[in-house]
Amino acid sequence: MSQFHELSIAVEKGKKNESRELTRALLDQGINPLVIVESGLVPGMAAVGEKFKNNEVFVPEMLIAARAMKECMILLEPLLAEAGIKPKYTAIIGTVAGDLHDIGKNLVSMMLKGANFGIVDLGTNVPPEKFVIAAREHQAQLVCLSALLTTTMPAMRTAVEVLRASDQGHLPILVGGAPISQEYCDEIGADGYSPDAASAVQAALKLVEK
Ligand code: B1M
Repeated sequence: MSQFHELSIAVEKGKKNESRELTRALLDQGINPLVIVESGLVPGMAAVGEKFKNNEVFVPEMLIAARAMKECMILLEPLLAEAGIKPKYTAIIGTVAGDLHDIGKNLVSMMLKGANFGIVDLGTNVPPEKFVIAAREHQAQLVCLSALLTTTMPAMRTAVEVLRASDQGHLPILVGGAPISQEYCDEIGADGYSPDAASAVQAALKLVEK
């Protein structure tokens, strides 16, 4: 088994110490940190995401895999920054105004990070203008909106309207959350919908690579 494959498996299984040591060993061999991200960490997160989608693993397994990846990124991030290597895409993410649920949003965030997106997380209860300001400031390629309450679905619609009316109107918008559907996405004029954190990665890539 290659060391990259070993690292992918360690991340998938959420073995944070093993993941960190394998990352360190690859760095000691002079392997480019970006190659470690792309050939070790990303496939590990993709594998756990696929299993989550198929109900083979659940939220806790996703969280421990993300924690293992985070442990590796502590070693890799300073080296990537030093080399001027930035994630290919930047996404702004937040839970819409009035809504305090963030567990699903955080999972989406972790999966996108695992796919090498740079994430600007605005947290919960985010007013629409804040998405616009962050998208402008970070020159984002994608805005991700999460809502968990039927009562905050209108806030998602407002966020889409405010973004569309702003100078960031061209930006793709991905939406999700338990009460959200493809129909609602179409109705409010968002660009993509994803039912879970794993498929959010494919949906996000589809939107930014359009
Ligand atoms: Co709240 N809550 N809650 N709650 N809460 C729900 C959502 C609810 C269904 C419970 C119920 O009544 N059965 C209900 C909503 C009913 C409705 O609107 N139809 C509800 C309610 C009513 C409320 C309050 C109003 C309760 C009250 O105070 N009377 C209140 C509202 C507060 C507010 O937001 N203003 C409230 C508060 C809370 C807590 C603070 C206690 C806590 C949140 C803690 C936190 O998030 N930090 C909480 C919790 C934990 C829940 C439940 C139990 C779990 C939600 C969760 O985290 N699920 C929930 C009931 C349930 O779902 N069983 C409930 C796990 C998470 C991984 O799933 O968030 O769906 P989910 O995310 C998924 C997908 O939806 C998707 O991917 C994720 C992973 O696969 N996804 C996206 C999410 N965002 C996405 C974005 C994307 C793509 C995919 O692209 C951008």
